[in-house]
Amino acid sequence: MQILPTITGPADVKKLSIAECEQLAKEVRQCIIDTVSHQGGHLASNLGIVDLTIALHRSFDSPKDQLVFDVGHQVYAHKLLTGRQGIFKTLRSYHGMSGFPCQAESEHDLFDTGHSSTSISMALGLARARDLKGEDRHVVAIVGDGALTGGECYEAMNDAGQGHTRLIVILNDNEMSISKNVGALSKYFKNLRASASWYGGKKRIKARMTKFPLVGKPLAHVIENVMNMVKSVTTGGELFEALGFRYLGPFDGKNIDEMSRVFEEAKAVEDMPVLIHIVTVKGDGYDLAERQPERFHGTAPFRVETGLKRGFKPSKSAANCAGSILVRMASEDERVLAVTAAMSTGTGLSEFARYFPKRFFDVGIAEQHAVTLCAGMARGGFRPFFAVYATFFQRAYDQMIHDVCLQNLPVCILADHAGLVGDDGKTHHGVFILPMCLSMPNLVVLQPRDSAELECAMRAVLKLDTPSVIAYPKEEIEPYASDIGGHTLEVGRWQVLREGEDAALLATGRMTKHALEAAGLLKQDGIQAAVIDCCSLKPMDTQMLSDIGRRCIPMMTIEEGQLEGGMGSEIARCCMKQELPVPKRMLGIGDRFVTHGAMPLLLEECGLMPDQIAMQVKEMLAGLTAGMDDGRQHAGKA
Ligand SMILES: Cc1ncc(C[n+]2csc(CCOP(=O)(O)OP(=O)(O)O)c2C)c(N)n1
Repeated sequence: MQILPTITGPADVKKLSIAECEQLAKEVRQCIIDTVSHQGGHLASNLGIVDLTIALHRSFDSPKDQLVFDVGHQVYAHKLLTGRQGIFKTLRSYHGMSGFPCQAESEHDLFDTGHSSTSISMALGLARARDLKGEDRHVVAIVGDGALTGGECYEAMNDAGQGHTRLIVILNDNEMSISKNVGALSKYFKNLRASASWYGGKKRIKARMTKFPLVGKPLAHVIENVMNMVKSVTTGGELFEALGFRYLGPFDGKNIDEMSRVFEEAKAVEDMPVLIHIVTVKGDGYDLAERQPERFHGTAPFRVETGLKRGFKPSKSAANCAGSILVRMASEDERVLAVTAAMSTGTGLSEFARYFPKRFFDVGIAEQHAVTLCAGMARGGFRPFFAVYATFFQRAYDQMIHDVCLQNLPVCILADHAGLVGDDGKTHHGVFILPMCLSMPNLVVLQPRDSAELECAMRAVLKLDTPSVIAYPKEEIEPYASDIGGHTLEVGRWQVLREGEDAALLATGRMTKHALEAAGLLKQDGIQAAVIDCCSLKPMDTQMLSDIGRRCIPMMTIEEGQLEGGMGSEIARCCMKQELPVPKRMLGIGDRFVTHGAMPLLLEECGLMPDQIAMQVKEMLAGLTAGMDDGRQHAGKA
């Protein structure tokens, strides 16, 4: 009989024997493999943490006890055990289940997360709130060894340790970030694992002892308990103990019984935080993922038998384009360096790392450090390019202002995954990149429309002595419109891709293509709309702006990002400064967080598809003719 369908919540997990829990673990793994193979998603991390999640729900009483998973990409088992089996098949689809913790889905999810290294701070905050209110509950942060390369974890531990706060941190150590984990601490964890030679020894002793009739089994149990106690007290963990934590471990992340016992031990510690070190295997239970954990960290839908992607069409992502361009630039200019924060493959830098290992730096999940490191490298005479998802670059807001822009250093941020990203949803959309960057003095901000213009942008910033940000989307950005506007990017100059006197569509990034398509639709109705590629967002092309303004062509701005503080707002400000008419409409994302789902659906929800843009132009012109346009902002169905 299948156990998983009988699990309606954590209370059902608590009723199971260890053997039944092991059976449940197999069924949960199978369900995750089946679902991710159809929906895509994070596979290897989720497979590795199944037994640990079952042990957590056996020992702790969620939602009374509070579980905080770091990043949140590994909560599929948690979702399956907390009443979400019915919607699991809709994983990551539009209006379906989120791939990350989601408060709207369940009382067992306390935060909506997707960014790394926040769990210990969040859990410490919950623990302090508990203590202030005199409540009695356990608070548990579950954090990976990759996430533990992020500095915020140490800020939180340093704080927790000084206050003797009752808190449990579980280190889920699978030796992997997305790629193999990096940094001195990853070596430290390796030593901790190696120092646990008792671990294999314990199993051997237990196996031998149990062969003796009558006394064998109880004796083995006693020896095991003694070894567990000794281990808690003596092995490794000095780093955590220096931070004021009690260190327990390492323990086998497959052994639900042992984990349950150590969790009980940790629950009894009242006067200090405890860190429990659990060793898990990324990809556990699916041979292909276990052998290639990086490839199966996050995956598109795939065939379980072969691991090959379903309906896969080979295409070059914008990240891979940027990576190849950087390799070419590095071979021509010895000053070019590449930096990643634990995302070398995702940001297209693997090729660079292979060709120029000495000029490539993976700093771990440490975006703040990466930016300031680049400041130092630039001051030292090099040209660092930090390739980072726009959403994770948000981490380094102050470092960018204070350490790079204020110093006016030639650091280039390759802001990948700018705009909407689809299935990963609200934690991952790179829609704040323009509002974040447009206000920074000294900074050049470019958002190319396609891969050809991306190359122009990257080469252009190498000639500058100032900081720069180049934003590009997740998907491929095949060159287009080169017959019209060419690809002669000049910083501070825009390109007219299509002439027209009835309306001017000012667009950026891949919205330029949507604007061109909208202009094509409008032409069928006899409306001639100009399309302008505003790749250079800072500095803007004030000359072209004044030209459009003086000809009294009604302007509409189109951007795939937040309207507040974005391109349209900035264009409006420039128009006001030059005493020109401001844009009549601004299309983009309203004051909200956009959900997850397939890209076309999200773009449609935001009113950014070509036919919707064309419709907005018609409404704008009709309003102008009737003399009643009120110049409102239009943010789709927001
Ligand atoms: C601030 C930030 N930077 C980068 C990422 C991308 N990212 C998601 S998971 C991950 C690796 C996490 O490794 P670990 O914590 O060990 O978890 P595992 O996947 O190995 O279980 C990274 C780098 C992120 N989510 N947040």
